[in-house]
Amino acid sequence: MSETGTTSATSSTSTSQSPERDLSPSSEFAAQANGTKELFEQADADHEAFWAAQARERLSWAKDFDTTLDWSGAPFAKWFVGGELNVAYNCVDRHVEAGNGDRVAIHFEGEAGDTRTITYAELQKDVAKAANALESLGVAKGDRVAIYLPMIPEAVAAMLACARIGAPHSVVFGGFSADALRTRIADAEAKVVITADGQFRRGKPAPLKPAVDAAITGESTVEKVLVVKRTEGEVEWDDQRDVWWHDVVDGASDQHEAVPHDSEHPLFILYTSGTTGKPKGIFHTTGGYLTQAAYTNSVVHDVHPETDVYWCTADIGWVTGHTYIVYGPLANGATQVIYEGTPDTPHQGRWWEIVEKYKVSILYTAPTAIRTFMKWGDDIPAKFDLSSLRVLGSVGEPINPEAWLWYRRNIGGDKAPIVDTWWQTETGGIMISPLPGVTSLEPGSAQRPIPGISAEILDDEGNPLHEAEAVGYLVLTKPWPGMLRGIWGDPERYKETYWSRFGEKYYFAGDGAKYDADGNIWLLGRVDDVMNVSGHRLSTAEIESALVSHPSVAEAAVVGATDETTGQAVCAFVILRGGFADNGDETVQELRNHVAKEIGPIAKPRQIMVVAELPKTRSGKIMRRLLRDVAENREVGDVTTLADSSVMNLIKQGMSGSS
Ligand code: 6R9
Repeated sequence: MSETGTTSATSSTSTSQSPERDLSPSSEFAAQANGTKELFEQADADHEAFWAAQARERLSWAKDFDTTLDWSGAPFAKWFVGGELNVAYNCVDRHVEAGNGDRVAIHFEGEAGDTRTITYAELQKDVAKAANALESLGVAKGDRVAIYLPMIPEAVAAMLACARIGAPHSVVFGGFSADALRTRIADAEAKVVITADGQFRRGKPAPLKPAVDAAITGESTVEKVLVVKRTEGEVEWDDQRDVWWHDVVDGASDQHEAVPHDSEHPLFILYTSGTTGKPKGIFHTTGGYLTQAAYTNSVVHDVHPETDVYWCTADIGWVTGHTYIVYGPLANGATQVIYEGTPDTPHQGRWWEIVEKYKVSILYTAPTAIRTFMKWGDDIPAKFDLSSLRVLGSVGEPINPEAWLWYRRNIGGDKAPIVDTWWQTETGGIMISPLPGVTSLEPGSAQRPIPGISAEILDDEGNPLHEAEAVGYLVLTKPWPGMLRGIWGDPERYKETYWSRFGEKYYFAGDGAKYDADGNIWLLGRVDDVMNVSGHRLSTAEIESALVSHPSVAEAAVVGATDETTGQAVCAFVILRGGFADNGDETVQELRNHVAKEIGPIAKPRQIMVVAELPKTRSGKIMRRLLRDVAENREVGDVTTLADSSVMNLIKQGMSGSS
C-alpha cells in the first residue's frame, strides 16, 4: 500500500486500508459500545457458558434453566433446558415494573401522516387486551394464529399477545396473495387470522381482507377472523366468523397473567422460499430465540435504550421485522420508530424527514433501499438534519462497496459505523457482522462471526478453505440459541436441507462465500435456486409453477438476473401451449399479472421472454446458467452438456427479434 493515497483504485476490497480513509472505531464510540473485545474472549473460552450468561443477564426467567444446550438429538437442538419464561413479559411488563413505563416504545408514523406515541405502559395494556381477546375467541396455548397485517402498532400487539398466550404466530407479509396466504394458513393449521380492512400504500388505501376471505373459502382450519379497522374501506362480513378488533380488543380487560412457557415452546413459524416450490415453515422457540434477538440487537446495533431512537425499516412480514422490530428492541426496552408506508410517499425525502423528526440514532435497512436513494440523488437526504444518526445497519443481501460508501457519506455524515449483518430466517438473528465499537470496517464485507458464532467456508468436498479469494460454501460450525428448531411438520426436510450437504456437523446456509487477505468474509449470494430480489427470498420453482398454472403456459424457467436496484430481478422464459399465440406485450403483461396474483407483486417478473425451447441437459434439467447469460446480456457459456445445442441459438435469435 503506498502512502500517496492513490491505492484505493487497486481493488474494491481494500478501501479500509487507504490512508485517507480510517474505518476503525473512534475512541468515543468504542468507550460507550455494548459490543467489546472481551465478548470474543469469553465466547472462545467457553461457548456454552457464554450463551448461558447472555440468557441470564439479558432475560428474566420465571424458572432458571438447568442445561444450557442439549445437542444429543442433533441436529435438533434444545437450549436453556428446563427454563421457563414469558416472551411478552420480557418485552413489555418487566420494563414497566422496572419503572420505565413512561418510556416510549413505539413512535408510529402512518403513511398519511397520522402518528401515535405508545409508551411501554400503554403497550402492556394493549398486549394484555389483545391476549384476552384472543382467548375469548378460543385461542389457547399451542394454537397457531396467522397474522396478515400492515405495519401498524396492532401488528406488534398481536404478535406479543400470541407470544404471551403461547400460541405460535405465523406472520404472512401483507404483499402476499390470497393463494400464498392459503398455503401458509393450511400448512400451519391456523385457527385464527388477524388482519385489517386494508393498508395504505403509495397514498392510497389497498384492501387486505378480501385476500383473507379468498384464502379461507371452502375447507379451512380458520374459525375466527379478527379485523383491525385501518382504511375504513368497505369489507364483506361473515357474522359467524368475523370480529372487529375495536369490538373485542378495545373492550377487553387490560389485566392478563403472563404464564411462563417452556424455553423450547414454539414462538413462531415464518415461511421462507426453498429450492422447491413449497415454502418452508421455519420455526423458532422461546428462550434461545429471545436471547439471540436481545443480545445481537445490543452488541451489533449498539442499542442504548435510555438514549437511542432506533428504526428498523423492515416489514414485520419478514424475519428482520420479527427479530429487529418486535423481539430484540422490545426485549431491550428500546424506543423505536415504526413507519407504515413507502419511502417515496408523499416525497422521496420521507425517510430522512422521519429521521430528523424523531432524531433517529440507529437506522437498520437494506441495500436495495440504499441503491434506490442513490438513484434519487444526494440532494434529497442533504435537505434534512441527519446528525442524530450514530449507527447504520444493512441486511438482506450483499451491499456493494459503492452503496456502502454512499450510505456512510450521505446518511452517516462520514462517521457513523455501518454494520453489514449477514443472517437468515433460519438463524433467528445476526451471525456475521462487525461490532461497531471493535471492528475496523471493510465496505462490502460482513466481516466476522460475532462472539458466540463460528463459521467456516468449505470447498465441494467439505474441506475448510482459508486462502484468500477461494470461493466456497458458508457453514456454521456450532449450534447457537436462535437457530431454527426445524421445518414445521417436516423434520426430514430440515435435516436434508441444512444438515446433509456436509454432514451433521455443519449447518449449510446455502450461501457462497470467500475470505479476503485480511480474513474478512465476503458473502457471494445464494448457491441454490433461490433468488434475492430487494432482499426478499423467492424461489425459482415457485414462480415457475405460478407461470405454468396459467392456461397458456406449457413450460417455464425462471432465473435471477443482476439488477442495479433490486440486486436480482426475476427473468422468466416461457413456452406457450399449442393454440396460444404470442401477442407480444399483451401476453407478457397478462403473465406478469398472473404471477402477482398467484404469489404477490414482489414476485412479478421484470422480464418475460416467450421462447420455442428451453435449454436442457440430457437428464432433462433446465440449464439456468445459460438463461442467466441471456438475461444478463452476456456471451452464452458452455453448451456442450445440452441435449440439443442449437436451442440457445434459437433463444438468442428470438431475443434479438423482440424489443
Ligand atoms: C435476514 C434475512 C437470508 C439470505 C441469506 C443471504 C442473504 C442476508 C445478507 C445477505 C449478504 C448480508 N443475506 N443478509 N447476503 N450480506 N448482509 O435477510 O433473512 O430473508 O431469510 O434471507 O439473504 O443470501 O442466505 P432471509
